[in-house]
Amino acid sequence: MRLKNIGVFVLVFLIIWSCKKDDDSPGTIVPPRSIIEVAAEDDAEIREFLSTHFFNYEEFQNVEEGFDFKIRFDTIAGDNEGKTSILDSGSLPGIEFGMEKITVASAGFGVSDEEVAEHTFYYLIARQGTSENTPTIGDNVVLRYEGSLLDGTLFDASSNQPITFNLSGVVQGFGNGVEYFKSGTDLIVNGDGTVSYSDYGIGAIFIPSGLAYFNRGSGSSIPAYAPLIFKVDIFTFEEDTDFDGDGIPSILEDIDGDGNLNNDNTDGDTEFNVFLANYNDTDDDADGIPTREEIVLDEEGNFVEFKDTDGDGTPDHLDRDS
Ligand SMILES: [Ca+2]
Ligand SMILES: [Ca+2]
Ligand SMILES: [Ca+2]
Ligand SMILES: [Ca+2]
Repeated sequence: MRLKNIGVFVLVFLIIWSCKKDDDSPGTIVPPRSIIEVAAEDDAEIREFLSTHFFNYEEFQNVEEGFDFKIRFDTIAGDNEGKTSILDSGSLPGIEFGMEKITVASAGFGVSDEEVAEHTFYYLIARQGTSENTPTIGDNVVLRYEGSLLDGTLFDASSNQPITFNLSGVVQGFGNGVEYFKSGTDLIVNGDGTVSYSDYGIGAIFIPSGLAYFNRGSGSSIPAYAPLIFKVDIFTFEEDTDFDGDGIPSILEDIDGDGNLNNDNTDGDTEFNVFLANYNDTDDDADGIPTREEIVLDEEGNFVEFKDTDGDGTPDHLDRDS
């Protein structure tokens, strides 16, 4: 009887609480907005920023002794009236190639309206690195970054020492952007054992919220639906990173080839309370045989090719019956 009363009390409390949610008090849960609408708004906000701001391009063009190679943004106004906007600076190569567009479904944020929207991200290259290749979305990259909102509020930054990120383990738009940067080539070991790099790539990435935190925001510093700016220094990267060490370079574990490694999980039906995408799973098909033993590796353990023993078009490491 008492338990039942408690049950009624809890129910009443929940009803009162959920009625209160309709007002705008802190902690209000608002249904997620349409990703199509938000994508268009975010793009307009980013383009507004890019057309009303400039970066210190002159310092990058005529490098003087003591320049710290840091990007600085400022408004085109007053003494800076004559500056060229970021949008017109010629330093957004994506614009020349028709922009970089990425399709995102609202379902990726747990939103059930089944909307899909094309998102544009913009990347500014202040200095192109000198490496031969650029990293892929599967690679480990050694970098430094600084994240801010469009109004300049800094929400996160790495310390001055380089850190390593796997591009599939960070905010999607960040990884998509870094793929366009070349890194440095020279590693300098300093007297105190620390390392530094020369000729590395320097730039910034401007991403809509649909390629970041969308309706969730992050912590107290990133509100919902906030476009983000990341300034980045790309020092070096591990080519063909094999994140899970199963013998297959991560980029080859993008089964549907959409540039997103987090949505390929062959044995998802066997995984409860976990989600190990193939690039992070050492037995991709959960048949008990490690992936490493179901592919062809050379003597040094480098990937050579996939096997398809029963010739059904599905490679052995993704095929439970071979
Ligand atoms: Ca792998
Ligand atoms: Ca994929
Ligand atoms: Ca898996
Ligand atoms: Ca297997």
